[in-house]
Amino acid sequence: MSRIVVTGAAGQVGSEMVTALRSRYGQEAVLATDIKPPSAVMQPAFLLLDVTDAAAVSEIVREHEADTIFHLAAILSARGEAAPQAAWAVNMGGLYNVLEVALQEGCSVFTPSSIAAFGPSTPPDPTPQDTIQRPSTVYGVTKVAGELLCDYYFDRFGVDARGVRYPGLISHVTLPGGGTTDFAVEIYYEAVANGRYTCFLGPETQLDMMYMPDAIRGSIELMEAAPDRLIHRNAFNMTAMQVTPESLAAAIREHIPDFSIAYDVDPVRQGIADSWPRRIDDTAAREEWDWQPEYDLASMTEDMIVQLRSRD
Ligand code: NAD
Ligand code: AKB
Repeated sequence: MSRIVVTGAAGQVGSEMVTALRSRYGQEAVLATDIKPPSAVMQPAFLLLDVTDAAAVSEIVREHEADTIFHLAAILSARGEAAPQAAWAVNMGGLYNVLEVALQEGCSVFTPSSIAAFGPSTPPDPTPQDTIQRPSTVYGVTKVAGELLCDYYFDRFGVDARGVRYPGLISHVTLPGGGTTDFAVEIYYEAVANGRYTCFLGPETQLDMMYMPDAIRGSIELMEAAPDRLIHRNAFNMTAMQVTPESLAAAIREHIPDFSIAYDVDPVRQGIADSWPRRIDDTAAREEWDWQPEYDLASMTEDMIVQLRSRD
């Protein structure tokens, strides 16, 4: 990895991935792209790019002389249910365009799947690495198809396409972009700003989560892992903790004792959350590329609150 193009760079993951990649590989080596205009931190190496435009994807990758593409552009679960056709067009069309240019230009590809690639018939606790995948959202359908397409491009053409199944990601740099796990970020922002939060999922809804620094470091470690150790290569289960709205609230009360949580359940997002695992088994990632999270619920909560307070 030495010259990198990042798609979806203005998003929750991309905004922190670009910073991490630039500090490791150099400012000019990492070209950030997104369909949205850049934030200041992306300059100078930022270009507008719609990943559904195959010619534009190809031109940008060629002109940057990239050897690696971090493909992060996507439409997430809740937004996808509001616009399923757009979710299919961006998530599948974008990935296809990226894999095709990777094949033509000899690039490696990192692209994340999600716990959304599982569905109601998947064993929920623990969810094995290799198991039933029949998701009930269009986002999940694109994630399963994307996992298979990455495997196909590797098996058939030798494209080095790697990826993980991220759980819900918690961060303080860029707000999440329309997912079901967004509550786990919003709760911290609201706790620091107002001391209370109204959650759109029920109190005991358990999901896998991870703090963004672990997600970024783990993703780069996977791309740097020795290829002969990778049995799966793509779609690794990856987790750091399991949380519920109640356990998040309890962790926040260690720092903000008066914090209160109320519930106003959104049936669409509750239905999506109920179809996802309660706990995924990430043994394959731990064995094949030494994945190990650094943050648990307590240490993540402490850092989130310090970081958000320091912005006020
Ligand atoms: P996000 O919604 O915050 O960011 C996605 C970015 O893609 C946005 O900046 C958006 O402008 C851009 N985008 C949308 N359509 C585009 C198009 N046609 N062309 C170019 N860019 C376009 O999402 P994120 O959280 O940063 O997710 C990044 C990746 O990680 C996605 O593949 C997502 O499925 C995956 N993931 C994220 C989470 C999470 O909790 N954030 C969990 C599991 C998987
Ligand atoms: C979402 O909730 O859609 C994402 C994800 C888990 O893929 N955060």
